[in-house]
Amino acid sequence: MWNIQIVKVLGVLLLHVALVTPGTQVCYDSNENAYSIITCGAPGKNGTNGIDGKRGEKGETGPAGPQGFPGLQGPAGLAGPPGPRGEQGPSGAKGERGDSANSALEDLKKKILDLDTQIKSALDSQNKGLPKGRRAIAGDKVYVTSGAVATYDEAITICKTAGGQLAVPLNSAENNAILALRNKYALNAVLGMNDKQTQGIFQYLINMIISYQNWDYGEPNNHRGMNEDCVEILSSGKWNDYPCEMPKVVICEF
Ligand SMILES: [Ca+2]
Ligand SMILES: [Ca+2]
Repeated sequence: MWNIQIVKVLGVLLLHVALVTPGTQVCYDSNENAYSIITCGAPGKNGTNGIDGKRGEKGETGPAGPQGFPGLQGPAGLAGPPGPRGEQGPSGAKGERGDSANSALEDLKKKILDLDTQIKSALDSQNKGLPKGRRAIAGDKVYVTSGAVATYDEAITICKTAGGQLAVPLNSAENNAILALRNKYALNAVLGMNDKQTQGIFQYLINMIISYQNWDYGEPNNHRGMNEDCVEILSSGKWNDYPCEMPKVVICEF
């Protein structure tokens, strides 16, 4: 085995010495599995550029840049806790001598007189434009009557025409004011309510069930099966239901 290899090498060396001339070269021909003498050609041209390599790893962080310009002022912060109490200041200058007790009393009297004038003036303006007749006041309501009598429907029209409405007491003060006028004539007066829609359920003219009520004992009762759907105020101030067609004193409220 070794002998064969040595012979091959020696053969190549001899071939090289004998045949290799400038311009030729001994090369191993893989197709022939042997060495042969070939003519060397001119060097080939450079090949085209290869494709781009993979992206390299991230570099290290660079040094800090120069300081930037100051930003805009931010919004005001929350109020802090209250500070400690300050020291007491110096005393003020001495005040002028006050009015005497008598002078204060005179002032008070004047104020009461002024108030009285204001109230009278307010009442006068409230009565402006009201029809003539006897009057009574409760709260901001004024009740007026001429003592004339009428049926319920007529009474409603009379008061409406006068710019008011048939009197209806919403509390005991108003009931007393209406009673005062009723007693001037010693005749029962009609009130602005009825139970025409549902028997026993009395409503105001605006179809609202009445709140304040002041019925006489046993009333309302549709007495003896009569159609008592309207309400009158008695001399006691109590109420009774009666037939609407019966004439009663008309009292209007404004
Ligand atoms: Ca009735
Ligand atoms: Ca009755």
